Amino acid sequence: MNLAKLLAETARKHAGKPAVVFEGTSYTFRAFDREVERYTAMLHASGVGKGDRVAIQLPKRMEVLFLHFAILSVGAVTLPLNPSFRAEEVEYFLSDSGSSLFVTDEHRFASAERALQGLRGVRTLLVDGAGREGADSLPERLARTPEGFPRTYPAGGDDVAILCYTSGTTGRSKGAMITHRNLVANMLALEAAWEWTANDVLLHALPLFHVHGLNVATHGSLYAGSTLVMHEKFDAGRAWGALVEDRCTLFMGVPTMYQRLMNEWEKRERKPDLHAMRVFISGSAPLSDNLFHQFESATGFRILERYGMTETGMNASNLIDPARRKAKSVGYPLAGVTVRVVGDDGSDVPPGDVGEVWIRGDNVFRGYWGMPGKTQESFVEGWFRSGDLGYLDPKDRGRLYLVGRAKELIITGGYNVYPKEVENILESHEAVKESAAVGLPDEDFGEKVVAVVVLKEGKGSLLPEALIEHCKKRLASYKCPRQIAIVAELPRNAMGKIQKNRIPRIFLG
Ligand code: MLC
Repeated sequence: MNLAKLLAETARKHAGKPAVVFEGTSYTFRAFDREVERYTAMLHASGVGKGDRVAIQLPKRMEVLFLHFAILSVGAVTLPLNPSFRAEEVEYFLSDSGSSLFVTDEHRFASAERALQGLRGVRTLLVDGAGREGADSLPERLARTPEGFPRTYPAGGDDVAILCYTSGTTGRSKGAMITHRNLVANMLALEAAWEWTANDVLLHALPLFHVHGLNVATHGSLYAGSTLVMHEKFDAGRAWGALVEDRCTLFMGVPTMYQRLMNEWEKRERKPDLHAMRVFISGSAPLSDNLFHQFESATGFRILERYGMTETGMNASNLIDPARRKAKSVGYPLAGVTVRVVGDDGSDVPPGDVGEVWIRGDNVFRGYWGMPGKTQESFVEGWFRSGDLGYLDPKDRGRLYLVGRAKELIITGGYNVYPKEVENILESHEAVKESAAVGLPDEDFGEKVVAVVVLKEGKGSLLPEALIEHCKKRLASYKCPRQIAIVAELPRNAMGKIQKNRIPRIFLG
C-alpha cells in the first residue's frame, strides 16, 4: 500500500484526461505521471531513499506536486512547509526532522542561508536559477537524470509518507507522522462519502503544505481521476470566475474563503451561474451558522462541513444529500473511523452530553516525530484524544457537534496557532517580562491573534508596534499578533493563574 503507486495506477487509467490545470497550464494524467517519474529518478540519483525526510518550502507551484509524489515513490517522507515561515522557524523544522534535503527557491534560500549553515547534513535544491555555493539547481539535476527509471515503491502502508508539523501547546511544533495507510484509508473514505468521480472538476485554491489542500483535495482528486483547476492564491473574484468558466463541480475551502466568496457575491449585480456545481465543502475551522444560512439563501447551495485534523486526516462529514447537512454540525464519522465522546474519567458520556472527542481508525497517525512522551499522552488504548470538545445528538443518529477545545487554540483563517508559541517569541524580546496571547473574533479570519504584554521595569517606552515587528521577523505572519496592549499586569485569579478569558475585554472595551 503505497499512495504514489496507487496514484500512478490511476494515472494510467485516465492517461489522456487533464489531471491538473495550474494557472491555465494543463497537465494530462500521463504528463503528470511522467514528471513524477523524472523527479523520482532525480531523487534516486541524488541518494534520497526510504525513510529520508525531504522538506519543501515553496509557493504553490507544480514542482511541489511532482516532488511530493516522487518523494513517496522512493519511499522517503515529504515535509511540507508554509512558504511564509521565517528562517528561525525553518531551522527548527529542518533540525527537528533531521531532513537530509531541503527544496526551496533562491529568495527563501537567501533569507535562510545563515540558519542553514548551522545545520549539518542538509543539502539544498533550488527550483529556480542555477546552483550556487551551498545549493544545487533542481532544473540542472533533472536535466542530468537519464530517462526511463523503474519506480519500485519501497515504502509500505505503515511507513511514514508525510511529516506534517502542527503547532503545539508548549510552543514547540510537533511533526505528525502520517503513513501511507492513513492517506489511502482517508482518500477511499472521502471518495465514497462525497461520491467523487472522474466527472468532477475541483477548484483548488488552498495551500499545498497542509492536510486540507494536499491530502484531501489533491490526493482525492488525482485518485478519483477528476481534474484539479489550481489557483496559486485564493481570490474570491477569480474563484467565482473559475467556478463558472471551468464548469467546476467541487470547491473546498476554509470559512474565511466562504466569507470572502459571500462578500464578492453580494457585490455582483450579475450572479455567477453555478449549474455545473455539485458541492461546496468547508473545513479546518468552524463554519458559522450565519454564514451557512447566508450562503445557502444567496447561492442555493448548502455548504457541506466536515471535520478533520492533521493527526487524523478527515474524521467526520455531513452527508452528500443536501437535506442531511446541518449548520454547526460536522456530520457523521466517515467509513472506517470510530468516534467516542469521553468524560474526565475516561468513560463515554451519555449521548447528548459534552466530552472530549476520541478517534480511532486507519486514518489516525502513528505519533509525533521524536516525541514518544507527547505521543503517549495523546493516545489512550489506541484512541487518539483530539482535544476537541463535542457531543453526539441522540435524536439525530449520533450526529456530531463540536463546541470548543479542551486546550487553548486559536484558529485563524484555517491555520492553528497555539498561544504559547506567540508568547515565547514575545518574551524573547529583552524588554518583555511576560505576555499572554488570545484569539479575538474577526469577521474575515474567524479569529485573530492579539496579545497583552507586561514590560520589564524601566522599559516602559517600548511601543506595541515594535513588538509586532519583533514577531514578524520570527513568525509567519498569520501567527503574529494584530494588536498588542501594554498592561501593568496580566489578569490573574487568586491562585495566580492567568485568566485569559478576561483579556478580550482589554481590546473590546
Ligand atoms: C493570511 N494572513 C493571515 C492569514 N492568512 N493572518 C491571519 N490568519 C490567516 N489565516 C495574513 C497575510 O500574511 C497578510 O499579512 C494579511 O493576513 C492579509 O493577507 P490576505 O492576502 O488577505 O490573506 P490571504 O493570503 O488571502 O489568505 C487568506 C486565506 C489563507 C484564507 C486564503 O489564510 C489560507 O489559505 N488559509 C487556508 C489555511 C489552510 O489550508 N488550513 C488547513 C489546515 S489543515 P501581512 O502582515 O503580510 O499584511 C487542517 C485540517 C483540516 O486544519 O481539517 O482541514
